Amino acid sequence: MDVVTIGESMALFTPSTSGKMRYASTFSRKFGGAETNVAIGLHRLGFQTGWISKVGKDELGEALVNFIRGEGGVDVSQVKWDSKASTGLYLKELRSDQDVRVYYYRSGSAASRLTPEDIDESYIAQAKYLHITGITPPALSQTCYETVLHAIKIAKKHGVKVVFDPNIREKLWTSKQKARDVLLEIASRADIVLPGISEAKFFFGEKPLDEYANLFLENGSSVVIIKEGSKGSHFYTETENGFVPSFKVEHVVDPIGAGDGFAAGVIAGLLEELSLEKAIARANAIGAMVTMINGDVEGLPDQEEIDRFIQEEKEDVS
Ligand code: KDG
Repeated sequence: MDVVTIGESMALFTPSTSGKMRYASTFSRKFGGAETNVAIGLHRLGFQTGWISKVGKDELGEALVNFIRGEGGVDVSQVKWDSKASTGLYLKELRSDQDVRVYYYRSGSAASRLTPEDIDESYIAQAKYLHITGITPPALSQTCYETVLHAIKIAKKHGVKVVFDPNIREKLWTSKQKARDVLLEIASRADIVLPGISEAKFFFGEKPLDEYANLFLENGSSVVIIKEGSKGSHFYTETENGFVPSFKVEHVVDPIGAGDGFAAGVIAGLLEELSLEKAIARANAIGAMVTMINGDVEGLPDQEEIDRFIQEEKEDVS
């Protein structure tokens, strides 16, 4: 196993029409979840990935697990079924390409009932990377928080590197201060952190970029990649730093999932022992490609599609 991840995935309902959702009467059913988006992205690049979670013993749970196992190609042997709670839902409202809103129906969901006992130590121990996001701890529940801390402890014990994407979802937190405290604590235990620039600002207030990076490095991480959306990404370690520009996307259809595509690209690069610059260049391409298609995972490319995209971009520039 190359990468193991833990978190909630949900059935996603997207209206067939854009604009206010109150006027929508037909929806398409898709699936989304930051952690499985990453696992699927990595699988499309040829890596072995596994997902630890809980889903409701219901029709949407069956469909979700089938999708992630089938289309996603992710190992779901560690997914538990919960007959006392439902699979979470989320709805995506595309008011315009600049204004995408999400509405969660996941309080008390099966995944929010994950506990440390749901984790098999040997499953994490045999992976190279553990991927965690800030959506799970404890935005979903206190036991999810304990589960994530437990998973990180196992990873550390077995030399599995931890990648942390803060993925701050303010709707899921009771207070900003709590989000700051908990997520920085988790970041301090992660080897690689992937904050967006607005997340760095959320943690540390308005500061120059280099200062954000130093604060994350001092907090305990050894690689810090700060994403600046359509501009590009900045990377920092103790010994090097740099900036890798993004690819231009003429028409963004749906930006949700781009950060997960980016994370998949970074982790793939780390697994292949590429330079950070090369890893981020591919990650930027994946992030851009995800925004061109409606859905959180539908735009995740395989290597051939990435090569073609990069080649076309080069031809456009020259
Ligand atoms: O990063 C994309 C995710 O936000 C989306 O797939 C749904 O996991 C999700 C969430 O909690 O918002």
